[in-house]
Amino acid sequence: MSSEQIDLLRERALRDLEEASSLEALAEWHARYLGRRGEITLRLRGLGSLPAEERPRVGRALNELKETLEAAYEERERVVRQLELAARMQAEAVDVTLPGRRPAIGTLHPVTQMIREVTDIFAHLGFQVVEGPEVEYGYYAFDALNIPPEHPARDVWDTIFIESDRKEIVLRPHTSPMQIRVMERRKPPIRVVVPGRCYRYEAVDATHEWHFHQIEGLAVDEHITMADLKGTLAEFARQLFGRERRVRFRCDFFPFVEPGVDFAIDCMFCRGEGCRVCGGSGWIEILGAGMVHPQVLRNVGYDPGRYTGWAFGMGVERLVMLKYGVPDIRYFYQGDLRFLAQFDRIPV
Ligand code: FA5
Repeated sequence: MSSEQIDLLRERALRDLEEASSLEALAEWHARYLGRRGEITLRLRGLGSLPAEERPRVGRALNELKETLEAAYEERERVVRQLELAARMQAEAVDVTLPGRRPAIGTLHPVTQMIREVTDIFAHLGFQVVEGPEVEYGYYAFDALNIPPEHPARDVWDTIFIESDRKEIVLRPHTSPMQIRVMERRKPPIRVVVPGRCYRYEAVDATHEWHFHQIEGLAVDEHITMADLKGTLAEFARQLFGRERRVRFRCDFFPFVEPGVDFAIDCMFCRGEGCRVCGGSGWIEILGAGMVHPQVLRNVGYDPGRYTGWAFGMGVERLVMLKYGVPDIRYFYQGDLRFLAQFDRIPV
């Protein structure tokens, strides 16, 4: 092998090395020239086949070339590593001056917002907020509320039963059982509101869900009259639906009140003229109420000769539908963000 040939080999190897710009290409280069089957290695191994007088010169020249290439390889590897690191840092660079991405924050469900709004109004009128069990004994859901077994009124509340063999256990169909639980535990004066989830074995349609929310109200003391009920509910309705609201009380029947009433406000959409929302009547029914039945007071050990009281129960979804013109109750529980996100601006 002439020294020209060795020079050419050096030039080619160094040129190729210069072109290797990734660690992968470098490894390939190393295998091609300096690996076990690399060009330099094979030539060194082939020295034996050269004429004896050439061997020392070619051997020395090849060994020198090998050392030069090894050194050049190490230097090039250092540079490529640095280049790769710089490229990665560039690619993964974080611009700390960019404004952050806002995490999507949920909003309170419109029913939760309405429960807060209503209980706030009653809190300012001196009522305490209490909560009770959703799984309830038949005794509290019916019997103690003056709805004995076999009484036809029991069918009014299309109840979901959990157990009916020995001790009747139900998913509460209304929040009224809490009237009994509160009175059993406390002595008058009592002023409470009870928000909570209720369940009924009900065919779902635009105004009925099989689970929904109610807010119960109960006031018991000496000398409590129907006038207190009227004043309290009128003030509540005006705070929620506007000061100009007119209110209406009509006779109604619930086994646990006597007398019983339904409470309506003049329709805020047509101002009492009659429209689709109020079914042409000009009035919208908001809740059922009445004076606590003397038998219910007796059931909790109160003397109806001394204490009187009133109670009411309203549907929360209904209030949201009225206040914000929601046409179908089924929107509330489909988890559709397009619906729910519309309630994100309501002050909580
Ligand atoms: C009651 O449940 C009585 N406990 C209310 C009461 C309490 C009267 C205290 C007197 C004294 P009612 O079944 O009418 O009554 O239900 C009251 C409200 O709950 C209804 O006006 C309605 O707004 C809501 N509601 C009842 N059933 C459903 C349902 N399936 N889906 C949505 N809301 C309902």
